[in-house]
Amino acid sequence: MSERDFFKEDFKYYKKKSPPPCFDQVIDFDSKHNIESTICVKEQYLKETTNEITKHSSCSTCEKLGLRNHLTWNLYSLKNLSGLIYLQNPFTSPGQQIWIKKCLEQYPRKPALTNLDLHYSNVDDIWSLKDSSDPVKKDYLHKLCWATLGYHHNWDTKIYNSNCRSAFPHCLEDLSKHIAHCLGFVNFKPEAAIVNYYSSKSSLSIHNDHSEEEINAPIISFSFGQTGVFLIGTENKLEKPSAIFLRSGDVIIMSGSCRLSYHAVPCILTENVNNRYCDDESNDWIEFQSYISKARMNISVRQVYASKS
Ligand SMILES: O=C(O)CCC(=O)C(=O)O
Ligand SMILES: [Mn+2]
Repeated sequence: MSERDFFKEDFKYYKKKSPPPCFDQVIDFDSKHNIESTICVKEQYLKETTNEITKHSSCSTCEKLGLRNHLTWNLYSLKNLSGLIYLQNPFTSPGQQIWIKKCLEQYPRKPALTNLDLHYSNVDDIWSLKDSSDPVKKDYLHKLCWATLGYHHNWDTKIYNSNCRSAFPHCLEDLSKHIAHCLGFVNFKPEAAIVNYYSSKSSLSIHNDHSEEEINAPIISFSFGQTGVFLIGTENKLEKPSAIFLRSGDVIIMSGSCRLSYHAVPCILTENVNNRYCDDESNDWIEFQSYISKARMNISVRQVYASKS
């Protein structure tokens, strides 16, 4: 008899639209619902580290990157899954706006690769093309599913090719390095990122990220826009996962024994998440807000190769 696949059962349960799933079992760090299965690891990661940065009460790097001071960050782990770190929205409201704009205006632009390159030639500046009079070009933004930065992830072979690489965005490198440093991952080197764009109907199937050669380095994963249900299990693909709401600004770090854990995003909710990033109603921001009110974006930043010491 084949073994029961608890992960797949949960994935299908949360993915199903009709009847809609019940979210009672989902860990919600905002409302503190179901947090009995979690532990606060702020002391462990921010205070006990020997890392010099964390000792200062003002942090100009946090300020520059649109982050609240690292001493105010809330950090949790799951009791049954060490190595998974949940960092509750460390961004300031204007900081989130900056990163959301980068995800839409800048990261899908050349030299990044996107899923649209597979079907159309010379697609660039997808964000501006939403105002195009050409109905095909106008629709690119809604067809955008992913962009790859730095070393480009090959979706077919799941192998990085050291020759298939473009520059990694400096700001994203600084953001990822600073968060890693504050949490004690002092040698983290951001080399590749996948930016995922989810509509309210999208999901991300069950997988683990094993293409990177350096699996001792963490993956740092940023969520913006609408809320996702994140399922995280273990290295055993069949094991029952924990479910966590990831809201705009939340950061997940998969490190240590969780680095190769199976995970998935079965569904995207549409909640009112304005409180996380809505400080102004400038014309410029309204278009981004309109996109983000129906969509979720995730940037997962990876180190691909071992650091040469
Ligand atoms: O969207 C997420 O939260 C997860 C993304 C992810 O797992 C990936 O890109 O490999
Ligand atoms: Mn992944």
